[in-house]
Amino acid sequence: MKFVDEATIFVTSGAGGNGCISFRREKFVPRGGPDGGNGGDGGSVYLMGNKKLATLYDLKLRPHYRAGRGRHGKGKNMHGRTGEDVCIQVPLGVAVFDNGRLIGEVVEAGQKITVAQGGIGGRGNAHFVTSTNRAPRDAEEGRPGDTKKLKIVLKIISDIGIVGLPNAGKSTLLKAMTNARPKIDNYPFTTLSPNLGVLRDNKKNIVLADMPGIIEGAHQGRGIGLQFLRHIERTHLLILVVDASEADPVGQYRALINEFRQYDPNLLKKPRILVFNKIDLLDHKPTVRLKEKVFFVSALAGTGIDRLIDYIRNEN
Ligand SMILES: Nc1nc2c(ncn2[C@@H]2O[C@H](COP(=O)(O)OP(=O)(O)OP(=O)(O)O)[C@@H](O)[C@H]2O)c(=O)[nH]1
Ligand SMILES: [Mg+2]
Repeated sequence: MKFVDEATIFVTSGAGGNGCISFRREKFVPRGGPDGGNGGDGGSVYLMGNKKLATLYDLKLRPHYRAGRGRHGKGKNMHGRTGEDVCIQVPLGVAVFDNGRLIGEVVEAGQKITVAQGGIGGRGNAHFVTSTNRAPRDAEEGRPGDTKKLKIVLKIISDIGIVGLPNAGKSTLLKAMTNARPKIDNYPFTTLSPNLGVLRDNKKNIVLADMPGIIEGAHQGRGIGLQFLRHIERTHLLILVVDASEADPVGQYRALINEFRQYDPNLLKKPRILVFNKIDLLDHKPTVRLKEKVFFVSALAGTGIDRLIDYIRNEN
């Protein structure tokens, strides 16, 4: 399935049904009282969190949603039926914008938010009977529904983001640490959209997200990695992966930090660790002096992975 993390949808709630003006007509009762029923409320449009979904692909395919209108009230005090609601299933981690303004977020399974409230049904004339007015001739019209154009943005919910230059071995690392089986290959941009993996623990499960590679100039739109950086906005630890078999791993690290700074300096406030990958290709461990916590691993051979996992479990 295609990974889609942005979609525009059009939602319309149902209008309320009109209240009814009616008077009882019965044999032998010359002047029956008012018996116009209320109109039903219009249906609303909701979003609901569904943890089985991972992308907004369905919304892209189907952008229009319309809830049912409330039925009009009728005589004999018959109230109109309520309009049918529409409940749109979305993945967890969705933010909803109306004209650029955040109107809600769905972060839990089963969580429901209203994005277009149905119009209230009008009251029928039976409702307006008073001691002085026993035969009211008024009823209300139902309130109209609401139409909105909404932007839906998905920010994957993960605890840890794995980021680095293309081909550094991020996906291989995800595979070594979790149950995930991402595509791995020896060319840049193998990963085109985030891969998720779960590190199981008897206390809790930790979700790791492996991101597409980030290249220099990414903050100006080069490459593909940056548009996905919002998926790590909510993580609480970043794993920066560099290819230790390349000429200047610390330079790779600096380039990454520089891209983050340009994109969103808040990313630099997150705790981060640095992973020197592919040490199987080296004769000896490089010496590095950085203030970050550094790990030397071979994601391919599995060297150093246990230590990394222990660290992550203790930090989470
Ligand atoms: N020798 C060695 N090769 C590795 C190691 N980790 C990854 N590789 C290889 O490096 C290449 C890139 O690995 P990926 O895991 O696809 O790298 P990536 O960072 O996810 O790449 P993109 O998604 O394209 O950014 C593959 O050929 C891997 O087999 C390692 O520890 N040692
Ligand atoms: Mg990859």
